[in-house]
Amino acid sequence: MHPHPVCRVILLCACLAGLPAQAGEAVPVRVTLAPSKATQPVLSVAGRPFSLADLESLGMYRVTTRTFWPGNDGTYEGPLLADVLRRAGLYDAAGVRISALDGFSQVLPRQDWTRWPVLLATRRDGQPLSVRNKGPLRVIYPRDMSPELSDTLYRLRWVWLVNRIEPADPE
Ligand SMILES: Nc1nc2c(c(=O)[nH]1)N[C@H]1C(S)=C(S)[C@@H](COP(=O)(O)O)O[C@H]1N2
Ligand SMILES: [Mo]
Repeated sequence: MHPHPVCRVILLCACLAGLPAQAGEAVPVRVTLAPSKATQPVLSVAGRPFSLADLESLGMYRVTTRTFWPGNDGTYEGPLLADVLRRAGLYDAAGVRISALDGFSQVLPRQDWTRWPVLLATRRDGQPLSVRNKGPLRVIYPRDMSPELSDTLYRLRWVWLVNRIEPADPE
């Protein structure tokens, strides 16, 4: 069945209206930001400690994204999860378990960090993420890069309060 031309125009307008009205980048871009000076460990990756200074020295990326939770939509900055894993020798792991201060954890399969520029965000709008704002470290998928990332499969993988990453077999 082919929609009437007028219906096509209406459908097109409805689709456009549904797109996020945002000025930022849907695809993460490299940004220059003076790295944090905080040197106390905030994250353990395969037993190796990382401070905010260590993490932000890996190279910062910025993405503007919708999330599964409207109040959380916004612009985030941080190193790529792939770069953090590479530094700790986990880039080639089949998967990693990302654990949080509240005991929550999720296993991410390798294809998530090889296929998508997933951020381990340290900041929102350039400001450090407080624990109240789900920091100091929070997984941010570049959700607006692809409709695939809106699949509810990804919903649980947006771990916040991240404090530990270990190799793990994907479920
Ligand atoms: N650290 C941590 N991350 C987490 C969770 C959690 O309980 N703790 N819940 C997950 C689940 S079940 C969902 S649906 C979303 C919840 O986001 P919201 O609390 O902003 O709605 O974050 C995910 N990340
Ligand atoms: Mo949830």
